[in-house]
Amino acid sequence: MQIGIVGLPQSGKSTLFQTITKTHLDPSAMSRVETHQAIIKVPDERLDILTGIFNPKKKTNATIEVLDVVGLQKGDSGSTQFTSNFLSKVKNNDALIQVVRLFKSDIVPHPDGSVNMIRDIDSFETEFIISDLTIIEKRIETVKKQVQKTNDDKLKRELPLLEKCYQILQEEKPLRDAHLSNDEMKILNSFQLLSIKPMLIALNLDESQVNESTKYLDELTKKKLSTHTKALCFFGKIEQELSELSNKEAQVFMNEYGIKESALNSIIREAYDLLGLQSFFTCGEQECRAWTIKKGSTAQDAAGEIHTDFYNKFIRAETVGYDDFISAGTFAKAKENGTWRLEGKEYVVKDGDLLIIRHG
Ligand SMILES: Nc1nc2c(ncn2[C@@H]2O[C@H](COP(=O)(O)OP(=O)(O)OP(=O)(O)O)[C@@H](O)[C@H]2O)c(=O)[nH]1
Ligand SMILES: [Mg+2]
Repeated sequence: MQIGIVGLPQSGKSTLFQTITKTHLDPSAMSRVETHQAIIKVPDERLDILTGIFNPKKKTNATIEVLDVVGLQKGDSGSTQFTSNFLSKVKNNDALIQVVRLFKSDIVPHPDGSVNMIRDIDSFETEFIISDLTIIEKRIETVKKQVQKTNDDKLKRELPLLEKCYQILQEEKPLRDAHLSNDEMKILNSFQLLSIKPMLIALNLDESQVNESTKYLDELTKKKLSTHTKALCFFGKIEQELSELSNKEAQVFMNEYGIKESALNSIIREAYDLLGLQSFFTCGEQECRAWTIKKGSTAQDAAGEIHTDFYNKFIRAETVGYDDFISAGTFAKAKENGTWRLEGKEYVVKDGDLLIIRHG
């Protein structure tokens, strides 16, 4: 999974990036020239507990790739514009985190002169919609010409979908709200559309604003977030400082500031929810490992996540739910008490399942 951090200049993108990836960017490298990339380990208490039980040689967390995406320019008219570099970076992102600035600072001026959450979110959304409209308009033109020439059935089927998207964008709505089917999403996949991507709005607050987080989130909910959009608060500057401490020390300070959950944890939880993801585990003497799959995936899909060969040569899965395993303590005990099962390829994997894949 790949997630891109986007947002207006000076909103706190690089601060958030450094906090959740526990990296440290050189201040000169923080300028908006280069996109930074890092892999984060998805924290999972269940994996830690399983590792304690199995005592394997290796523990492997699920991972997410995070990008600090550069390339938003302010045009002469004051409008924002996406550069081709920006578009090429976000096109592969599964979801976007939009950082919206709520902290006030005279040292770091807001590009529009003042802090205004709704204005910033709307202006970003408008840019997404305009960018998508241009792409869809061009595609409709191309497809119409091609259909006239070739009478191609596939292209003929694409046209109503493009027109449906055009209509929605014309109404100034993002494509996230279009309720597209998986097949329709597949067709649109290669077009670098932006307003179609699931979006996590991350409000960047100062430590003095900890008590105001509910107020801002309520204000956003009232505005009615579009489908496939979620919102959360984080405390950029203070959390970046705390990310340099050990987890235990950081927790003490977070309690003192009244910060309930770290940016890393809340972002991962919301992103999993937004993208409909869940985890399963493979555990043994060699390795305990967490994997990420879509909710509703089958045992065969899970096998494919581990290795394509396992998908093709899938025979069956041995499985036990996380809670059942913890109360049993070992695979043998789980077998004895009947919670350990053999399942076929159609079995729908549940969050936290421990799986052993048998393959040819
Ligand atoms: N007071 C305060 N300052 C912050 C906070 N978050 C970020 N900053 C400061 O704001 C400035 C910009 O933060 P960055 O994280 O570089 O913002 P950015 O969105 O990556 O900026 P560009 O890449 O230049 O668009 C830095 O000087 C940060 O230290 C915050 O929560 N409170
Ligand atoms: Mg930056």
